[in-house]
Amino acid sequence: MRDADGRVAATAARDGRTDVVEPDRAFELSGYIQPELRVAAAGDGQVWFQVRRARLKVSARLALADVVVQLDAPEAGVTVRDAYAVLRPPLEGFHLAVFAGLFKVPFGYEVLQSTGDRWFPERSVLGATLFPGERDVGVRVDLGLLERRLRLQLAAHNGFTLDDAARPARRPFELDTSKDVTARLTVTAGPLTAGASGTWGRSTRPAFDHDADPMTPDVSFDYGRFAIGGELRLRHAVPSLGELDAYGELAYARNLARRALDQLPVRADEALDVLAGYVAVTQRLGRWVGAGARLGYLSRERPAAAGTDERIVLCMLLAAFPAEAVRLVAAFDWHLEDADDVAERHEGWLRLQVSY
Ligand SMILES: [Ca+2]
Repeated sequence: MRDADGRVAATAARDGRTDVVEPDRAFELSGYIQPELRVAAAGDGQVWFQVRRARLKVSARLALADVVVQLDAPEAGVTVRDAYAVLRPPLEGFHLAVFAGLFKVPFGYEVLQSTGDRWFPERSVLGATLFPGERDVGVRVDLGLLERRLRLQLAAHNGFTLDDAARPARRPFELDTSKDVTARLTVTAGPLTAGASGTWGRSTRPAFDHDADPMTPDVSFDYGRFAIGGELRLRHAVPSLGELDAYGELAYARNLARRALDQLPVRADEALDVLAGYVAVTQRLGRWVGAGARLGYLSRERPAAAGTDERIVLCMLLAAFPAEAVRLVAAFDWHLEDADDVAERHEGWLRLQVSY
């Protein structure tokens, strides 16, 4: 009802009609909450309850634009997740949207996929490593042709995502004149969508306290960073079962593992390469349940240890849909990499999601 009212009002305003008495401004509230029971095999084993996410999204629909602010309010504290205006000029034959503010960086499928839609409790090692927090501040243009079967997304942004480990240290340096540029092109043909993404930028290595940690340089320097990636997705309605959703990505990156401080280069000519990818499958098994599996891979260089950090993570899940807008997921991450502490890295979730 709320959605319908908002869209009627916005459409009427776009068409220049005055015979509709709806206001030309409509507010929508939406979001979801994710309380969960977490299990980690670290140490002697840890079990705890937490609210992983509690999202409140406010959208104001105006004649040619929407304004969106999304907050996350778990027990750890409130953070802003989205804050943007999006202009939608009414054009014939193609779809154009121009974003300005804090929004998702358009790199690959998983970064842009809504957490509310994703059955897997967390993103794979690819998204979590290259774009932790998924969002940055800047401008973004989305162009869709042929009823959006061909889509181009192009963004210029500061260069640090919301959960970038070096975000506080990057803040003064990423005000430099070189903004990161990220682009994604996708083509949809029937049940298949294929895409390619790239991101490029220059950054300055912050000078951390050299006296506190002799491993960190006490001078700052400029360095380049980039990532390129490809994605493929297949959706198919399996008779008598429901939707099959199979998708995967592969990305190669340099100096772009934002998740960890030790992935900032130590020398100007250093190249810390990352190879990351995953394949994921989810299948509805009728009205009430579903199942999914995802195999993720990450290889990144670790200069301090003079080696590579390799992760192979198999996530398996069972999902139940007891009511409209309610999803219950039991999931487990098995770490399969060849490491001494591999058993300690296993972790599990029993997560409820209720959307509104
Ligand atoms: Ca920069």
